[in-house]
Amino acid sequence: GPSINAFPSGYEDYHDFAELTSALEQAAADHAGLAELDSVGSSVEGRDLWLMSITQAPAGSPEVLFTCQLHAREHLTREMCLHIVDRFTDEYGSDPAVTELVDSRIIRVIPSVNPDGAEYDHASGGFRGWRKNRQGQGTDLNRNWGHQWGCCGGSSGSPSSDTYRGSSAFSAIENQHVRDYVESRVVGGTQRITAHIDFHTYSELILWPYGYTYSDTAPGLTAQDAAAFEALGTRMADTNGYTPQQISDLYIADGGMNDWMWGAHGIYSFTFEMYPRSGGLNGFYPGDEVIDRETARNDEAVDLLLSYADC
Ligand code: ING
Ligand code: ZN
Repeated sequence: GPSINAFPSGYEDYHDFAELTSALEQAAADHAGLAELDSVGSSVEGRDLWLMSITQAPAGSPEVLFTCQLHAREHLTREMCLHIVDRFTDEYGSDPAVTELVDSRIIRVIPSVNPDGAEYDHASGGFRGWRKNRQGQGTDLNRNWGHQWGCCGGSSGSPSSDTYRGSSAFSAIENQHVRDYVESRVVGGTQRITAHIDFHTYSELILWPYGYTYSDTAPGLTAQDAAAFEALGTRMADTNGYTPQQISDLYIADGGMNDWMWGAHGIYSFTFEMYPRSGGLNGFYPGDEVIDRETARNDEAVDLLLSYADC
C-alpha cells in the first residue's frame, strides 16, 4: 500500500477507534435517559458503526442526522461529531439554546462511517492519506450511494482508483448499514429525518445537492427546493465563514450521500468541508490544537439546521 508519512504536528488528542468507543460509552453512561448509544451495524472488519441519539423531545419530533468520516483520512470530522455529542449532553439544562433544541428535536450522530479506513490510515507514528473503506481495494463511500449512482462523472469504475464507486450502488457494507438505518426512520410513510450534515475535510465549504449534475434543478429538485438549499446554506455559512455552493460547483460527483438523502428521502442534506481552506495532503492532518476551535466554529450552523428541521 501507500507509504507512511510523518504527522506534520501533534496528534495525541485525536480519538482512535478504541478511544472513540470509550468516549461514547462514557457519554451514554453519564447521561442515561438523555443519550443512548447503539450500533447501526458492523464495518467490513467488524467495527461498530456507532450511533448516538440525544433527545428529551416527544416521540415523533423532527430528527436530524449528523454523519462523520465517510472518508478515512478526514479525522477532524470524527472530532466534530464527538463535539456535537459532548455539547448536546454536557450543556443540556445549562445552555438555553442546547436545552431548547434537545427538548424539541431528536439528534442522531454517527461519528465514524468508515472506522476501518481510519484505523488503517492511522499507522503508528504516521499516516497513509487513505480515503476509501477496506473492502477489497477499497470503495469510496461518497460515490457508492444509490441516487443516479455512476451516471455522470466524478467517480471511477476502476477498483484501484481513490474514487472507486464500487461494483453496484450500496456495494459497500458500511453504506448498506447507514442506508438501512435511514430507511428505518420512515415511520407511517413519513421520513422522520428532515435534515442532515455529512462532515468532510477540507476546504471550508458548505455544499448541497445535486452533485451529479451542473443544473440547479433536476428530477425531484425544483427551483423552489434549490432556493431553499441556497438560503439555508448561505445562512449557515454566515455563521462559520465557509463558502456556500452547490456540490457540482466544486466538481461533478455522482453517488454522493447528499444526492441520495435528498433524491430518495427528501432530507435537507448538506456537506460541510471543514478546516483548513487549502493545503495538500497535510491539509487532512492539522495538529490537535485546532480541534476545539474548528469544531466549536460550527456550533451556530448546527443549531440553525436543528432549528430549521421542522420546515
Ligand atoms: N470532498 C467531497 C468528495 O466526496 C463532495 C465533495 C461532497 C462530493 C458531496 C460529492 C458530494 O469528494 C471530500 N473532501 O471528500
Ligand atoms: Zn471527504
